[in-house]
Amino acid sequence: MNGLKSLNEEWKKWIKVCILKGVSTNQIASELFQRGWTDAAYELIEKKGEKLKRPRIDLNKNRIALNNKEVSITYTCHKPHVIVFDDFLSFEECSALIEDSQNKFKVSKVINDDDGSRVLSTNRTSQSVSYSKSPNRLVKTIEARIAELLNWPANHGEGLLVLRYEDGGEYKPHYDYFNTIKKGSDKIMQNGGQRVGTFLMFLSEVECGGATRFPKLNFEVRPKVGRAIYFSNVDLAGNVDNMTLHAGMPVIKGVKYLATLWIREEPYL
Ligand SMILES: O=C(O)CCC(=O)C(=O)O
Repeated sequence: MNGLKSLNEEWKKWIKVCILKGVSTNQIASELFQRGWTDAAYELIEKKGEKLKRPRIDLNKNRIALNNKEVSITYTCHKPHVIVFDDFLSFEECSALIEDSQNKFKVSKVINDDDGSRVLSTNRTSQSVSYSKSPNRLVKTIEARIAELLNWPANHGEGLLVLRYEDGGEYKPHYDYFNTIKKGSDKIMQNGGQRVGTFLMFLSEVECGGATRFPKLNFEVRPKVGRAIYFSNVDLAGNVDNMTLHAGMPVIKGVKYLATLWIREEPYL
């Protein structure tokens, strides 16, 4: 809809100058994307036969009809690339996921990027269940739905994680991408490469607190059953985006259940 043909002469000239100067296609596309020329950005990458460094969501319509679900786009931001969807999961799917995860919760851990190990941290006070080794039918359906929406293969996902936050439970501001200057990042990225995207799904209503907050955007998304947030941890050129700092705000009243899927650049084994 807003492809290369719809660009005005000034933009077309700018692209030519960039190409002559040797600026990479992904870098040019990245700039176009942040200015709202999303289709033109993707078209340019396709035309040059380059590989996309992150998922591509079709933003042309306000509702997206997937194989077995129609979802609404509620909010979009181009840089950082954040999209909020409503009706991504049905009420029944959310209840079934909560039900299945009961009695399986363990204290959540975070990755220590100095050595790649998983450690307990006071920054993340939730409990979690990982479905990465044993995805049931519902988990597979959800992962396939995410793959279809993101146009990114399901085997690039780290495996669905269901989180439970109770009284005061939170995840303090953090990034999901791996910081490549840290010693442990090489080891972590040997399997699957960079975490290019994050997909979060609210499974429960929370009476008070529990929003997902993006402090650098001064923006937060409140919990609502079936609502999902996707954000891209890298720009179109594959560079990490430090505007994606985000947090799970403390739960003040109620219990927050959230499902998370971290998405890698390459297949994750
Ligand atoms: O709990 C939230 O709202 C955020 C979760 C989160 O930051 C994550 O799983 O990376």
